[in-house]
Order: sequence, then structure tokens, then C-alpha cells
Amino acid sequence: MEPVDRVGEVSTSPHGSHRPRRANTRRTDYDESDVRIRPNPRGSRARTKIRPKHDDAVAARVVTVDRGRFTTLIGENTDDEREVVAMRARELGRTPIVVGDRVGLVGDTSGAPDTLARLVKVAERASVLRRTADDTDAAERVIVANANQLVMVTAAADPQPRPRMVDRCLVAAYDAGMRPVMVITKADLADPRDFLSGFEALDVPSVITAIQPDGRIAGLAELRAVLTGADSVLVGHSGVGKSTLVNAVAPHADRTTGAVNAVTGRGRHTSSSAVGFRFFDDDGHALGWITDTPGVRSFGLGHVQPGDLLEAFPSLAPGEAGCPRGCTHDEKECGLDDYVAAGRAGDQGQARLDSFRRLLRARSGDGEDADCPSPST
Ligand SMILES: Nc1nc2c(ncn2[C@@H]2O[C@H](COP(=O)(O)OP(=O)(O)OP(=O)(O)O)[C@@H](O)[C@H]2O)c(=O)[nH]1
Ligand SMILES: [Mg+2]
Repeated sequence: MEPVDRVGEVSTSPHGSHRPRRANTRRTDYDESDVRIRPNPRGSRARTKIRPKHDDAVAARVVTVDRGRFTTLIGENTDDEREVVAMRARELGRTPIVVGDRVGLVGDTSGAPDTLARLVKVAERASVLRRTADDTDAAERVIVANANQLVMVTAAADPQPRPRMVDRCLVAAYDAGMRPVMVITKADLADPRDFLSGFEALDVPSVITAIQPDGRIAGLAELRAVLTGADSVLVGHSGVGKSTLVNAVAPHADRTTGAVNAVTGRGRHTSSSAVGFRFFDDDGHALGWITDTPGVRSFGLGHVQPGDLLEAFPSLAPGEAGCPRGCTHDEKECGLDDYVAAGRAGDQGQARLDSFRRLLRARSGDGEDADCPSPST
């Protein structure tokens, strides 16, 4: 894979994958492009507001963000691969930069200890996962960029599964154009089949996991299979076992996990920031990315339009032709009812329509999730 070529507007660098490859991850040879040339003070042209384009920026991927420092990966899966810490260039202003962002770096991109590159570009995002604004934080925040698979992690017990949270995650996934996957953890504590049956009509792939008496995780092979080839982000309430799964899939991740409070059954918000990890097969070949996130309550869904959500239901979507203008798809005149009644959406039509409407309603109101732990990001 040549990630440099996939990075939207971020340009290929002379130090990127076209260089002769070296096993050494530290760069020792420098050239002019490493030097920031200031405008000639004696030049006749006045300084303009036009910034240099940074055509020499090196493409990188943000793996975590900590107090204004961006840990990035350059030359992913090449011999030139290295982790580089960078700081945002002032010219970027307050543009949010998050885990999964593809960025361009200039300056010292050697990745040598105590060096700091300058992050000068953020490529357009293929997807965005947002956290809702809530009582503790008025701003909506981007959690992760560019993931293509949203893995909703729910515990069969401890904490109690909340169908409404899954509904809301599904809406967020469909809206962001991400493939949703359900993972039910802690099947050693309770039988998750009842809970899962509520989602049958949606055809969302699901994996059930459990910690076995020997400490290993049952269902890990199935989980790795759905993660392979994808850029996944794990979401779910605190304490459901997200970091436990990340450690199982990517043992080098070494994420801290925390016991659930025995009295309240809630997690303790052990993970406080999102971090992306690659995972590998036994031969060391990269299989995909998995991003661990802090426990969240829910996602901002206010912006999701009924028509956009309908697009995620291809068997129902053509029925929209029979709807009045501006149909909410949850009203008497909605054309989807006739469409389904005529059998045009197949045997599963009614069940799908019911699920679709349940998701529509999940966009608003708190009801069931009102007593959930609040987000810690
Ligand atoms: N019995 C049982 N316990 C599990 C299972 N998976 C995780 N746990 C336990 O659940 C607790 C919480 O796990 P974490 O992985 O820290 O949960 P998290 O979702 O990362 O939580 P936050 O970082 O707070 O969002 C830990 O004590 C885990 O050992 C499971 O399948 N079965
Ligand atoms: Mg965690």
C-alpha cells in the first residue's frame, strides 16, 4: 500500500515512498527542502499574504493527539515508516485535527527523539464521527476522521445493554457512510441473544465475545475477520470492554482497562483519548486499523435528514417516490407504507420499515439513555 498517494490534497514528498528504502527509520541526510527559506529581505516584492503551498509536505496519518502534540505515522507499511510528533502550524488556525486525519508535515520529519515537525495541511476527510454536544460541553466534537467501519461495542451485562444507544450509533454510522458492526462483549455474564434479536431486521453483522476462564477471548477470530481490511473505530459506553478488545486484536496497543463499578455497574472512563492502532497477521503484515475511543454517551444526530438515513436502506429507498414533498417518513401520508404493503420491499419489508422508523425517532429525545455515563472526552 502506498498511503502517500491516497492522501487527497497532501502532496507526495521527495522523502516519501519514492525514495530508496532504508531499514533505518531515522533520516540523516538533509537537503534544501529541510530549510525554511525566508523571503529575501532585500527583494523588491512586498511580503504578501499568500502562504507557501508546502509542496514538500510529507503525508502522515494522525494516530493520537495529546495536549497539542500530534503523533503521526509517515510512510505507513513501507521501509521508511516512522512515527513523528508534530505541532500544528499557526497558519492552520483552529481547524480541528483528530485521530485518523491525513495530514502534511514539514520541517524535521525524521522522527528522531525530541524532534518536532510542523503540521501544515489537513486533507479532506472521507468520513467524520462526531460526539454530540451535551450538558457538560456545548460544542460538538469530531472524535475520529476517515474510519470506514463503526464498531458498536455493547456488553451483554455490566453495564446493561441499551438498545437506544445502538440505534443512535447506527444512525451515526449510516449518516457518516460507515459500515456498522455490532460487537456484544461479556457473553460469559449474560446471554445476549434477546438483545441482538431486536436488530435482526437491520442485517448488521455482529460478533459475540466473552472472556474465557483461561483469560483468552472467545470470538476473537471472528472479530479479527470483520476488522481485516477496514479502518474501524470502536464506540460504546464506558466499561463495555473496548480497550480489552483492542489489546486482544493489537497486543502492542497495551491499553489500560478498568474494572466496572460493582455498585452502579458503570465503567470508570478509563480511556481518556482516542488512539489508532494497526494490527497484523502472524507474519507481521498489516491487516487494518482499530481505533479505541473513550466511553461516550451518544452522537450528535440533529443534523441527520430522514432522506439521508433512508439511503442506508436500499430495499426501502425507491418507495420514496410515493411520498409527499418533504416527507418525514414517519407520517400518515408516507409512501413507504404502501410500497411495503405491496410487497415491493421483500419479505423483510415491514420489519425493515419498523426499524428504519425506530432509528429516525432515535435521532431525537433521550429517554432510555438519560442515565448513561457522560462522555469524558
Ligand atoms: N466478564 C467479562 N469482563 C470483561 C469482558 N470484556 C471486558 N471485561 C472487563 O470489563 C472491564 C472494562 O473493560 P475496558 O476494556 O476497560 O472497557 P472500555 O470500554 O475500554 O472502558 P472505557 O475506557 O472506560 O470507555 C474490565 O474490567 C474488563 O476486564 C468480557 O468479555 N467478560
Ligand atoms: Mg477503554
